[in-house]
Amino acid sequence: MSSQAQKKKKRYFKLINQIPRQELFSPGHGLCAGCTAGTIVRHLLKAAGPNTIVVNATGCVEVSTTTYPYTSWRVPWLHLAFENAAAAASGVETAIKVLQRKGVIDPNKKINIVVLGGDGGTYDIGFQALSGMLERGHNVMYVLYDNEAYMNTGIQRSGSTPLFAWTTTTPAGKVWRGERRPKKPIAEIVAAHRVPYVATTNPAYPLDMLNKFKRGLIVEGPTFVHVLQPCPTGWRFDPRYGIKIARLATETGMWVNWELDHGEFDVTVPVPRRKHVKHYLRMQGRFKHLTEEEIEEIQKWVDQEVERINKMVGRQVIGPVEE
Ligand SMILES: Cc1ncc(C[n+]2csc(CCOP(=O)(O)OP(=O)(O)O)c2C)c(N)n1
Repeated sequence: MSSQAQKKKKRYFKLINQIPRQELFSPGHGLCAGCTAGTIVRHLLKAAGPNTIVVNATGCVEVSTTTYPYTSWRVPWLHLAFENAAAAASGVETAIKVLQRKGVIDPNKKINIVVLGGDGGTYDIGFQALSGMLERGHNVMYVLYDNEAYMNTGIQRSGSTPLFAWTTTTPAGKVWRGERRPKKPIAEIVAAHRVPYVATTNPAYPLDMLNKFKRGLIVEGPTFVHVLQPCPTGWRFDPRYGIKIARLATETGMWVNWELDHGEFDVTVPVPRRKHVKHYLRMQGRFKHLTEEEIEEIQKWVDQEVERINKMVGRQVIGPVEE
């Protein structure tokens, strides 16, 4: 399929007013004020619709939406341990397949199976189950909401914590300067499993995010959507700035919204003029200890990543730093 034809096919929502109005994630949950995980899950369920089963690994979203005897979920929902969300979703998918084959469930009914996991539950603890699910080829969409630390238990670092970020286990002082390593490239590690669809997105671009959720559900086989999720509590910013920070992540090149659809790689939110990373970093208390040199080190790392991405696309989709 030509890339033009494919692009036409995968843009399911072109205007904000095409986003379904039905709310399947109900208000009144206990997520922190300004938590962008709520925005992500709300839109995820809008894209998925009512015929959806959510398998949720332990984490902020799980504990904040299911405080006994209440629930925010208007779709069937399972809570799983950290380690096995993807394994349990594989079982759900297989069971449905068998029930459809035996005629117990309408074989023509499309049932979406979605795993929702945080970065701790995906990069680190649940990775084995995720890799197995990808290898076996289950028809499941895995959504990773990435707040770059184990937030629910008090801001411990994960394999996703970015370079120099403060967390309670990567303190910032004279010796330690926050996290010592850059983020693990989880979406690329998933892509290395040769699954049909992998995407990265960000709640500051709702249409991009919804289109990727929809695409991930329509494509047959295991799919993976990695969503940046600014966290006011762990990243130390005023709750009103979550979406602004999410947008700055993309505008600075700290985060790139891309997709790999049946082998075709593209950046879906091009950034012709890039902002300096300081605009992103200076808005967050977790980076407030950084020196000018450390900020420049992060800038250099982002420049290299941007160059690599531009090479993969084959043209300059992300431009040079202009301010
Ligand atoms: C095997 C195991 N270790 C530790 C815990 C405790 N625990 C519950 S939630 C959580 C943090 C989850 O982090 P993440 O997956 O990044 O999601 P977030 O809380 O940030 O949404 C931890 C460590 C657990 N439930 N199971």
